[in-house]
Amino acid sequence: MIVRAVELRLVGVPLVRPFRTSFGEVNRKECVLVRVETDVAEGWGECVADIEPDFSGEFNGGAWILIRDFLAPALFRAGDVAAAQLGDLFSFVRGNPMAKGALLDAVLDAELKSEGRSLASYLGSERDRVPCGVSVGITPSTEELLAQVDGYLAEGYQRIKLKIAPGVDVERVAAVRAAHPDILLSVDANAAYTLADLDIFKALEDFNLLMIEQPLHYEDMLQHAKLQAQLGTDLCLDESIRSPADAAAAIELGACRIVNIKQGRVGGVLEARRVHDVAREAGVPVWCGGMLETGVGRALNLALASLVGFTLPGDTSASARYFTDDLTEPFVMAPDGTMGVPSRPGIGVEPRLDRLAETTLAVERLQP
Ligand code: OSB
Ligand code: MG
Repeated sequence: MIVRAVELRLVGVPLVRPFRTSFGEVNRKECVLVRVETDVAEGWGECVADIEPDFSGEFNGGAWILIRDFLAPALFRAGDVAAAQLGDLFSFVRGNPMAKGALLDAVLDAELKSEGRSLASYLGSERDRVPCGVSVGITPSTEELLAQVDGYLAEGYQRIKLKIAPGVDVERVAAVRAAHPDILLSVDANAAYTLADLDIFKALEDFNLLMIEQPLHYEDMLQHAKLQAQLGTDLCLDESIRSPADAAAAIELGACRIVNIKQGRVGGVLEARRVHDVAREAGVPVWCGGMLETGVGRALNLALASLVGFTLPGDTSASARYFTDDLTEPFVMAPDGTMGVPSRPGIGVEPRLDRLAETTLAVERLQP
C-alpha cells in the first residue's frame, strides 16, 4: 500500500459536562485526527494526547509537529508499506506513542478497508458486544456525585469509576458505596498521591473496591510495587504503562494486579494487543481505558475491548456520556450495559463531514 497523503486535523468538541481529574478540568475535547489517503483506501486515526502535556508528556501541538516533521516523511520515504511494519519504521523516534499510534491506526484502517475486513476480526476478537463502565469526574459536591452515579447506573453502566484526588477521596467513596453496596466500584487517582498517603489507601480498603487505578507517580513502578505489597485491594496501572515492556515489568515487579490498556497511550491497537498478550500470559486481567475519544477513537477502543483477555468492563462509554453530537454516528449503549463492536471494514466508522466542518480548528495536508 502506498500512502499518498496524510491530513492532520485539530478538532474541538464540547463535553456534555466538565470532566475533572486530579490533574485538571476540561470542558471540551480537543484532539488531532489523522486521515491517510492511500492507493487502495482512506483511513482514520485519533491521537489521544491532550491540549497540555498533563496526562502524559505528549500534547496536541507536539504530536502535530512530530507527525508532520518525522513520522509522515518516514512513511512517504518507505514507499510500499503495511501497517504491521510501521512499529519498526517509526522506531527511530523515541517515545511519543500517542502520535505514532494515531498514524499507525489510520494506516491500519485503510489497509483493512481495502481488504474488506473489520478491525475486531483482524485483532482476533471473541465477541461482538463488550461490557461498559463509566468514569465519573470529580464533582463540586458529594450530592452532585451521587446524582451523577445514580444517572449512570440507571442507564445500565456495569461499573462505576470515581476520580479521586487528595481531599476528595475517602468520604466520596464512602458515600457512593453506602448508596450502592453491591456495584462494581473503582477509583482512579491519576498519580496524585505518594507512599506517605498510605493511611488513605488503607481507609479505602473498607469499600470493597474493584481496584485503585494509578495512585502514585506515573514513572514510579517501584513505589507502586511497595504500595501493592501493603494492600489487599488490587492496584491497576494506566499512565505508567506505555508499552508491552512496561506491562511486563509492572507485572513482574508486582506493581499492579490489573492493567488498563488504552490503545492510544501505547502506540495504537497493534501495540495494545501485545500489551494484552503479555498480561494474559501472566494471568493478569485487563480492561480498556479511554481518553474521552470521539467516535473514531471509540471504534478502535471497542475493537480492542472485544479481545478475550478484557475480562473487566472498560471506560468504553456511550457517545452521549461525552458529547451531545459525536463526530461519527453515535455509539449507543444497550440498557444491559453492553455496546456493540463495530463490524464494518476497518475501524468501521467515519467522521461525518458536517460535524468535521463544525468542529475543525486547523487542517494541514502533508504530501511527499
Ligand atoms: O485516567 O483514565 C484516565 C480521561 C482522560 C484522561 C485520563 C483518563 C480519563 C478517564 C475517562 O478516566 C475515560 C473515558 O471515559 O474515556
Ligand atoms: Mg486512568
